[in-house]
Amino acid sequence: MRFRSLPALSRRALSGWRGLLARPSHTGIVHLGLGNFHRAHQAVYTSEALRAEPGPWGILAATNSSRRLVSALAAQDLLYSVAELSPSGVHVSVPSVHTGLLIAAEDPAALVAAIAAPATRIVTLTVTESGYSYSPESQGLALDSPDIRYDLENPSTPRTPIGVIARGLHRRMTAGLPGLTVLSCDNLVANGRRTRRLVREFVEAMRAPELLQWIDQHVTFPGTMVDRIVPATTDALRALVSEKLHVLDAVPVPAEPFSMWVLEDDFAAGRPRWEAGGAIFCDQVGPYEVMKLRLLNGTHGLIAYLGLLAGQEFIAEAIRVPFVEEAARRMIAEDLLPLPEFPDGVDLPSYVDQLFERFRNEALGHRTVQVASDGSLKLPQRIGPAILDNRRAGRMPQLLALAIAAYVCCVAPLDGQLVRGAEQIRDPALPRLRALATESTSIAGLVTAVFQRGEVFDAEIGGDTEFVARVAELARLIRVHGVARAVADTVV
Ligand code: CS2
Repeated sequence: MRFRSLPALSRRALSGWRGLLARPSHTGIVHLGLGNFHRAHQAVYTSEALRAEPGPWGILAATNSSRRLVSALAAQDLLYSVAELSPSGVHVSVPSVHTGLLIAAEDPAALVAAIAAPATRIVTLTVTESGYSYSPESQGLALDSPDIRYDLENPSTPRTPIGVIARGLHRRMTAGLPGLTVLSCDNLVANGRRTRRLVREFVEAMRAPELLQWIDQHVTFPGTMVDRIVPATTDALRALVSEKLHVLDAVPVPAEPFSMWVLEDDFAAGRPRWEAGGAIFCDQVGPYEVMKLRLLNGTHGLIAYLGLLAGQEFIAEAIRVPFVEEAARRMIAEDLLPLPEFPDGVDLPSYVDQLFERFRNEALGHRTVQVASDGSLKLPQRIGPAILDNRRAGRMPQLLALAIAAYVCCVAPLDGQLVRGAEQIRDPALPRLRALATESTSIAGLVTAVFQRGEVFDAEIGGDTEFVARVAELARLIRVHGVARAVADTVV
């Protein structure tokens, strides 16, 4: 409690640092999604870029609805700290790149206006898998979802990121302003192309062919691969940061030391010198994205679900359970490698070694439940394509099947008895999956119903009866004999 006597974080409280704090001259970037990931990734690169080369790249960031976060940042001159946590210590920095904040749900018109402001050159997004209004059935925009329908009917108060972007671009075109860049920084397959497609489908549904043409000519959607493990903020972190900085920060962000950002260099109206912070620009981001989504995120999911079933609260603890580590290593070696394409200049064995070192970072406090959340949206991105690659090559990907079995056992156990920690998992599919669990009389029946109804995976995977049967059998083993036995059964 002695921290309470410290001054709050502000430019003034850090006056000794002033030379080091970036000072963007104007707002050039409008960002959707003010979560921890944005604040420990893009904001840090932008801060480095501005230190290397001043420019109009201040960020006006919108949270969907977190008034608490906006008030806390506003009380701190929009500053916050990023604490890099590793077993060898803590390193605290203060990126200072935000020039304004908005609450999208409360003031959507202001957000649309910000995108349509003459000085805006880039719109960035970290809205997670669930923010894109993507429909796995149509593999395009969820035109039937209530929010997209609302956005089509209410031009001035859009609720979805795709609706906000489309309305903002419309205003820019009508005002005769130049185009800009829309940059997705989320873990989606082909995130740039996908965002472009979703925005175009929204505009088609608006029946605005001139806007469609304008977007094709003036707006770019580069692909990106983003990577940094960023847990949620805790009180322990607040105390640690306050001790280090001698000021109180109500909203610090924890992060691992590792950070990577690979982008296609296709910007319609300029960009910050993000390479000054270590960003890599290249023509084809696809191979990096596949490597990261499959090897890091895919394996992360397996570790989280097996870890929860084995009673582990943290990823670093889960990976220390011998059968979890074995499953993760075998998933990479047997089911995920070889990748369809390798990124130039990446040494895969070292990348994989480094991955395990990152997962083992116990200073980070990364919770299994955080990675386990939203599995119905994450798994199709992270392991869906690898399942198809394996099946097309005539293989049964045992560990990918196990990941899905473990997911179902975690989120919708047949008897309704959730393992400790699993009650904190958030996932939009939970009500449907739990209703199916109540109706099912066997775990195999439940797994089959999940696939048949296309709850998580599309028809190509759901229609693969041999694969579905294998997932069902592994889920049965987890239920009857426990998760260690199910892992042992994947050795063929
Ligand atoms: C994690 C990711 O929560 C999750 O699902 O797999 O957030 C992961 O930590 C990042 O993608 C790492 O770049």
